[in-house]
Amino acid sequence: MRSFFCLLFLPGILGKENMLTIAPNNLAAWEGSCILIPCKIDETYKSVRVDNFFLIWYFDPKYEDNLKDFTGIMLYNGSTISENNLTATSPHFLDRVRFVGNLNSRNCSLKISHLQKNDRGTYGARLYGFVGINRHLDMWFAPAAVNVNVSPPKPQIESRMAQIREQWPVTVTCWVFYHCPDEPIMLTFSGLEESRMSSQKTTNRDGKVQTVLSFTPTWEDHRKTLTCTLKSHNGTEISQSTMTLDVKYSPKRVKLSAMPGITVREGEKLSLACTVNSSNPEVTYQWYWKDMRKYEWRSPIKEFEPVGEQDSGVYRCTAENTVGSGSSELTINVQYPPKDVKIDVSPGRIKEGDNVVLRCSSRGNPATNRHGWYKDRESGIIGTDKELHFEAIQARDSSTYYCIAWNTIGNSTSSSVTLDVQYAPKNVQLTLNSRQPITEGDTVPLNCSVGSSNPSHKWYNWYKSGKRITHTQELYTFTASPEKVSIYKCEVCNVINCTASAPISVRTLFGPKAVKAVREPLGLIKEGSFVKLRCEVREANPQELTYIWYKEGQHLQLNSTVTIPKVTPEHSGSYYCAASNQVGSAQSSPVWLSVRYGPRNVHLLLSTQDAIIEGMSISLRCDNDAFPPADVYTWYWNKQRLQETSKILQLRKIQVDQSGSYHCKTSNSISEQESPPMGITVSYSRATVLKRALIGLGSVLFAVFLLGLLSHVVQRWKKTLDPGTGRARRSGSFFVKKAKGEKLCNGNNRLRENGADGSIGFLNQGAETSISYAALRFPPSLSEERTVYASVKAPQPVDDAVIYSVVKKPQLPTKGDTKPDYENVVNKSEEELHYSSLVNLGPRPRPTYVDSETDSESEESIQYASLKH
Ligand SMILES: *[C@@H]1O[C@H](CO)[C@@H](O)[C@H](O)[C@H]1NC(C)=O
Ligand SMILES: *[C@@H]1O[C@H](CO)[C@@H](O)[C@H](O)[C@H]1NC(C)=O
Ligand SMILES: *[C@@H]1O[C@H](CO)[C@@H](O)[C@H](O)[C@H]1NC(C)=O
Ligand SMILES: *[C@@H]1O[C@H](CO)[C@@H](O)[C@H](O)[C@H]1NC(C)=O
Ligand SMILES: *[C@@H]1O[C@H](CO)[C@@H](O)[C@H](O)[C@H]1NC(C)=O
Ligand SMILES: *[C@@H]1O[C@H](CO)[C@@H](O)[C@H](O)[C@H]1NC(C)=O
Ligand SMILES: *[C@@H]1O[C@H](CO)[C@@H](O)[C@H](O)[C@H]1NC(C)=O
Ligand SMILES: *[C@@H]1O[C@H](CO)[C@@H](O)[C@H](O)[C@H]1NC(C)=O
Ligand SMILES: CC(=O)N[C@H]1CO[C@H](CO)[C@@H](O)[C@@H]1O
Repeated sequence: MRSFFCLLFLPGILGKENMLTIAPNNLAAWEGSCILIPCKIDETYKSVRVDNFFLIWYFDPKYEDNLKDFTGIMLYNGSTISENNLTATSPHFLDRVRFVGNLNSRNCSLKISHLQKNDRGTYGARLYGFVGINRHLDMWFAPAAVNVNVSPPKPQIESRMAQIREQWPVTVTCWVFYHCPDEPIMLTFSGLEESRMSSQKTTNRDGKVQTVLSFTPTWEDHRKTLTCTLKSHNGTEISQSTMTLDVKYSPKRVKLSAMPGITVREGEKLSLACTVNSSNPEVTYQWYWKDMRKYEWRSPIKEFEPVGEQDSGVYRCTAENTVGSGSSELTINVQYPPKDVKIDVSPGRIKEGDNVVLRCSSRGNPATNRHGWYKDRESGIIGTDKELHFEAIQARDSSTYYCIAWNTIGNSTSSSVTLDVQYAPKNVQLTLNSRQPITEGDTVPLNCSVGSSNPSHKWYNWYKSGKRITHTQELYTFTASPEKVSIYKCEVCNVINCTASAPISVRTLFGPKAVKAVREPLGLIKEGSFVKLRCEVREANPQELTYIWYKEGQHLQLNSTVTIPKVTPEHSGSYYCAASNQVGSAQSSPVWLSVRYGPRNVHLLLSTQDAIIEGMSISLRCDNDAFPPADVYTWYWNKQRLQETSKILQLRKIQVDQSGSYHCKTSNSISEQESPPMGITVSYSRATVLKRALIGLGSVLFAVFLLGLLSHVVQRWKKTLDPGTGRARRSGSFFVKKAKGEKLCNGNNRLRENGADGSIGFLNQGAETSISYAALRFPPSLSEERTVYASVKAPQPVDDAVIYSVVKKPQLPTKGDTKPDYENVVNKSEEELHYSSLVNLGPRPRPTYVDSETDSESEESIQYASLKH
């Protein structure tokens, strides 16, 4: 080889254009193979055509300086013009060297067959040529190094790709240097499926034989061995090379699996494993849980211990390498018994009668499939639906409820709910706790009681006869007012509603109200008219009333109406009535009855009680009783009319001859009346006249009263013998006799029609045969100093001939039980005056006057006296 390089730099070669080219000029081969040294002659040389070449091939050429040419083992000597082309003059190369070129076509290649080990060495080509027009000879040389190996070389397998990756097409080349196209060798790949091998192509260029295999690797080609086999031209395998495929591929068969399974019970252990069947290069793991969020979890195993309800969901694991990734999903179902069992109540506030629904809500996996409803303190199940319905809930449904929910895993009990059914007050009763009957002024307690109420806060409304009253308490106490019937009702309310009690009637008894005395007719009443007095009562309960009429405070009559067919002056007075029932009584205000009448009781009154002595001045008064008062007076002396027209007749410095009988006549708008005459005697001596007069008067009066008494006693005896009366008689009774002999003390008859004012005096009319009696009554305010006059009421209209007498009280009252004495003055027709004193028999406790009560009472109030001489 060293010689080969020396040859390259031989002088004369360098710096000259070499017409010879051997390329490649470093050739390798192995024993037994052949070699073709490729040689070429350029067409032109310095733009000059060269022809008539001479070419000599040498093995192991050496430059002989002395010869200025090369020497060596000549392998070929030929020229374009000579027909004697020489080859292989050396026996070593005999028959093994062949010139395969053609000088005419400038091809100067040489082939050596059946190479032997010692064929190794330098080969050189020497060219001679005639250049240019002058055809001067020029020479060129080109060497070639040939190496002959003992054994054939292994082919080279290579791929130009940096990495083999699945699905990416790849080219693998297997090559070997070889320089003998005449005996072609073969390079073939094996190791993949036949079909994929058919694509290989073998080329031979510039001494290099190569086979190219193109294929698309799959992940399964990883680690497969590609073999390139070199076969000689006769088909004998002479060497081979192998290559192991390193196919990069994405993870294959990524699988997410769960232990013990995808359906687990809460609390158990769950293990998720992400497995990859194969991958190149190795993978890393990425987890996505449920919401597909990435987790920093790089292990292929994920464990849940214990697993919870929240762990249900879709899981994904991804295995990833540089080539790609693969993933797998799994849905985990964590089962659990019902949870969050609770009861919803609708509506929130429950009133009696409402439609109420209790809903048992829960969540479970699998879903709740069975429900049970229970009521507190009741053992049995009361409902099996999800909802418990109360169509119209009642107060008794108030209780505590709970539900139980089941699924295939287990059960769970809700917390309790308490239903509080609200309702309006119940059993509202109104009671009256009072003794019966109720009378006006009683305290009446009404009690409005309530059975029950929910909510318990309540208030009360009260109604009286349909009208609301301002009272809001449970008890209502009032004072019974005069109303016959009042209807009370109470109402108890709470926020739900009001409930009213049954009405209760309160009947109140009360006494008469607005008692009024009514007189008919109104206005002035004339004597003799018809008069009616009515007692009116507006209201009373009970209405059965008792009436009492009073006249001047005295009991008059037991009837609501007083009828006076013919009114007399004695009926005059103030009347009132009283009405009463079992509860009470009331009286009216008085009504006045004033009867108009003509003068009555016309009599004369003398101004002195002393004896009239000559020269005295006296006056006479024409006293009378009239309504309206009398206003016309006429005076008479011995029936002769006098001048005087006033009520009082003045007699100044009277003379004896003015003695005589005086009387007066008076009238008002009703009638006229005349007084009885009064005898006036004017004496000379007062003492004598008085003594004679006393004796005379005493005798006469004694006789008169003796007669009267006798007659009276006889009559009383007759009466006493009458069994019907049964009255006890009183001896020594004093009666004043009246002229007409009316039945004064006749049985039950009322004394004097309408009673009489208290009066002193008697009626005496000597001309009459029958005797009338009158009772004497003293007015309460009887003055002892004065003479008191009274009209004596007679049962019949007063006669003209009534005689009046004066009973006079003595100046000094006597002691003891003897009441004041009275002087009895007889009228003038009696010639003799007789004096007597009246002595009370048995003092009476009460003032003695006549009232208009019953007979018995009037009899009791009569004062009797005996006449004492
Ligand atoms: C083929 O050639 C080789 C040498 O290259 C030789 O050893 C072999 O015997 C030959 N085989 C056949 C069948 O010709
Ligand atoms: C010798 O070489 C010449 C030129 O190449 C050729 O034409 C001729 O046929 C050759 N003769 C023999 C005997 O090979
Ligand atoms: C010369 O001839 C040989 C044999 O015929 C051939 O193989 C070779 O390719 C030729 N060379 C050139 C440069 O033509
Ligand atoms: C990959 O899958 C094949 C075929 O299914 C199997 O034989 C092999 O054991 C698996 N390899 C791994 C690591 O799972
Ligand atoms: C509810 O489940 C428990 C076990 O978790 C069981 O003992 C009980 O009997 C069940 N109750 C009902 C009402 O089924
Ligand atoms: C009212 O009536 C109720 C029921 O009858 C009773 O319980 C209560 O004591 C009464 N109240 C009064 C103050 O009487
Ligand atoms: C209250 O009660 C009365 C009588 O029962 C009834 O008519 C009325 O509708 C009730 N009101 C309410 C709000 O329930
Ligand atoms: C009361 O008066 C009425 C009519 O005025 C009469 O019918 C009745 O008898 C009277 N009763 C008495 C007790 O006088
Ligand atoms: C060196 C050598 O032997 N060259 C010969 C080649 O052939 C020609 C004739 O054909 C001879 O003249 C040379 O001497």
